[in-house]
This record gives sequence, C-alpha cells and structure tokens, in this order.
Amino acid sequence: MKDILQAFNLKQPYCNISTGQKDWVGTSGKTATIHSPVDNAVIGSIALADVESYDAVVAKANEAFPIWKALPAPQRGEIVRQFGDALRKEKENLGKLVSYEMGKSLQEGYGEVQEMIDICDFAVGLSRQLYGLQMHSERPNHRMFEQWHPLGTVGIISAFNFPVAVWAWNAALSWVCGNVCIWKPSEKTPFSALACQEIFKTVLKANDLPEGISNAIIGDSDIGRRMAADQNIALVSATGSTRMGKSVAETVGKRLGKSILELGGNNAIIVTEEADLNAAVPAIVFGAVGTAGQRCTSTRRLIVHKNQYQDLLAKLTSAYKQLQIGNPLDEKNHVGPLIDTNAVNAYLKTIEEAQKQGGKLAYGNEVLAGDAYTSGCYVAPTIIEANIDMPIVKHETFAPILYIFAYESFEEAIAIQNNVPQGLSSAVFTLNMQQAEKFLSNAGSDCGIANVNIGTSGAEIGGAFGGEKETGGGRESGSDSWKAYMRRQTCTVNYGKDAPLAQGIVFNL
Ligand code: UN1
Repeated sequence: MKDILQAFNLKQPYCNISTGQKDWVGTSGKTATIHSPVDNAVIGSIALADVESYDAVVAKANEAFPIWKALPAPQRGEIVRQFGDALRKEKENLGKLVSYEMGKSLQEGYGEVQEMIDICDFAVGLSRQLYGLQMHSERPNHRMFEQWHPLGTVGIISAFNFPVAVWAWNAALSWVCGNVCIWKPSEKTPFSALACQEIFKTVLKANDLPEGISNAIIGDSDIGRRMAADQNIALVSATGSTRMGKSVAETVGKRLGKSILELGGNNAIIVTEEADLNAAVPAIVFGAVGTAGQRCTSTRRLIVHKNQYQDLLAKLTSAYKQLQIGNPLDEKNHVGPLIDTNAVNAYLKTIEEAQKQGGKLAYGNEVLAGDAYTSGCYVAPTIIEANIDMPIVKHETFAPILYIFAYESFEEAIAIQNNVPQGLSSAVFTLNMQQAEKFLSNAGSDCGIANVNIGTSGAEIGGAFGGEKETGGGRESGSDSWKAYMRRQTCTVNYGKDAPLAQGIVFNL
C-alpha cells in the first residue's frame, strides 16, 4: 500500500500547513492515525482540519470560482473529460486503495472507480446540454426563456462506504455546472479522498487552472456543521445517516441555503409466487452481503410469498454457506470486513435485539476469528426470520443482516415494503406483468428507486439517485439531477417599441 500512497504523492504525515504545502487542504496540526479494517495495519497519519483552516480553504475556493465560472461550460467539460481519462489510468491503484482503506471487495473498489469514470463521461456530455426552456410570452414582441447559472461553492459531505464515487457524482456535475467544490470525506477513509484530489490537481495544473476549484477538508463533524452553517456554501450535498442529514437540513434551512440529502435506506425485495428464484437468489445475496451490507442501497428486508418461503430460505442458506469471507484484496473473497469494531458491535447488538423481539436466527451471528481475521472486523452474513411487528426491522444497521418475512397477498407485501421510515431503493422479483406494473404504480413502492427483477443495490449513474421520506428527498448523479447544482433564471426581453404590462394591466401616465 505504501507504493500506492507514494504514487498518489500522499506523503506522511499527509499535509502539513506549517510547511506551506497543499493549501487546498485544511489542517489544524493535529493528526489522526488511519488503520485498515482489512488487517488493522496503519495506512498513515492524516492532518485534521480546524475551523481556521476551514475558513482558509473556503477563501481559496471562493477565489477560484470567478475564474472557473468564466470558462464556457463545454470547456469545463473538457477538464472533467481529462479527469475521467486520468481515472482510467489510475483505476487499478485507486480501486486497491479504496478496497484496502474501506474494506470492500477489490471488484467493488474497481467498480467504484468505474462509477467515477462513468459520471465524468456523463458530465462531459452534460456540459453541452445545460438546457433552459423557452416559453411563449403573453405580450407581443416579447421573448421569455430560462437559463441556468452556477451557484458558487458547493460543499460535499460523503460517507465511508463509498469513499470516492459519491463525491465524483457531486463534483463532476458541480464542475460542469460552473461551481467549485469543497469536499469533506469521511474521516475513516481520507486517503482515498486525497488520492482523488491529487489526480484532479494534476489535471488542473496541466491546464493552468487554480487549485481552489477542488478542495478537501479532513475533520470531524464540527467541520460538517460549520459547512452547513456557512453562508459561503451555496449548496451542501450530504450523504450519510438520517440523524446527520436532519441536522444538516435544519442548519442549511435556517439560512435558506440549498441542500441535497442522500440518507439512510431500509431496502426490501419482494419475491412473489411467480418469481424466478434462479434470478432472485444471486441478486438477493449480492444486495444483502455486498460491501458487507454497508451500502445505503443494501438489501435489508426480504418479503417472500408464503409458498416460496421455505424453498427460498433453503436456497439462500446454502448460498450463504458458499460465501468466502476474508481479505477483500484477494479476489476469491466475496465479503470483506466491516469498517471498524463499532460496526461489529452494532451488528451483534442488532442481532441480539432482533432475537429478543421474536426473530429466529436462520444463519450467521458470528464474529470471525483466526489469522485471516486479525482486525476483528469480519462477521458472518446473517439471516433472521422476522415479523413485521418487530420494531428493529424499521432501523437501518450498516451490517450484513437480512430480515425475511412471509406474506399472503401482493397488497400485503407492498404494505410491508412501504411500512418503514426510509424510502431509498426497492425491488420486486416476479414474472407476472400485473404484479410488476402494480409495484411501479402509485399504489406500489414509495421509494426513489423501484426495480423489477433486479436487486436494490448497484444503481447505474444515468438515473437520478436518491429516495423519499427519511432518505431525504435529494437526487444526485444522472437524469436532470444537475438542476440542483445551478440557479434558474427566468428572463423576458421586450424587442418592441411599446412596454405592455402582463395580465393586461393598463398603466397610462
Ligand atoms: C451509497 O451507498 O451511498 O446503487 C451509494 C448503489 C451504488 C451507490 C450506493 N451505485 O449501490
């Protein structure tokens, strides 16, 4: 890993403001030591930002904004294209670093970098498509239209589970829209974030553009709170827990700033009597155990028709037995560690509580021990037979725990699916077209993402990503999500000789 850190120019301890380097990264002089959940080895120490250095970074970003926004959008797109190309070259190193620092499987680490590359491609095209509409004016010789302008400095708060991709969804769109960015990555995965910054800095330097277009602040939640309260930050895009999102929404709302919130999920898959179980089983297993159950889109609940229940449970249990758990950099392993021992404790507590509430353990409930698991963060993916009266099934625990329920009518299945506070992702497995369409209708799933014969996780970047209810209502990534990163201006031009008023009002002098 040392080679990779060196390849990204990440010296130890990374970034020291007293030596005057890297003024796009805030630091207080305090450092934190980052351990990998893979083997508990020290990856490095990292300088933490304090509030003064936060202010210095904001000033740097604000300075860069007029230069960046003055470039035509397609030229900004060209810079993002170069970033995408640089990521293609760095995919292997960056994917490995993400996998080692966060603990997700190497394939998923590469997958994350691929998502970054894809969103860059998307943003390059978008840079020529920031369209406004034109309307017919009610007045003669008048033209009315709308156009979109950059917002200013965008704050991006991202979570440990996607150390790089979620930032890229926000940053690539922000940049082509003409904004500059300040990124507060999770303090659990700072090196992946700083590697991304280094890659983008190289592109900026080659194009003689100011570094302040892209900034990073590594620090605790005080920095996030400061960002939310700061009038300088036109938009705060925050990914993380519902608790964090509520606090960001309240603080940003008080100053009438803009926010995009991508918060907790409690995603379900409905498996009907007419589902093809051969297609359903791999999707369920990947959804539930992929990223060790630490995606906001992870499958947490399985709602199964009573006639399929025993068969599916047996198939799942046998699939779980075949899962290889271990070092995520070893490609034979499907499941890596949880992020830290706090997450392991949350896993154990949740299973214990679920059993107290009447859940029946069908598989798992084990912290793995032995030479391959020295970090103490590896757990067995777990299946619990549950019922809808158990309060715990309404909570999101970031761990590979799957609750399974039996249902009788399809309406009941939809009601169970919707009966949680979160509303991110959902799926139905069925070959019955009426059920599939019902699930997608307004009497169906209440989530931001609704899939048919596809699992809940692994959304493509081309669609708008986000969810309803306690998931926060924000949309990121594809479709027209870009509109949240710009301000809309409605313009009316009078090219006649008279000055008629709207609504037919006559105002003669
Ligand atoms: C997240 O977990 O915050 O749909 C994002 C997915 C990924 C993104 C997840 N493309 O699973």
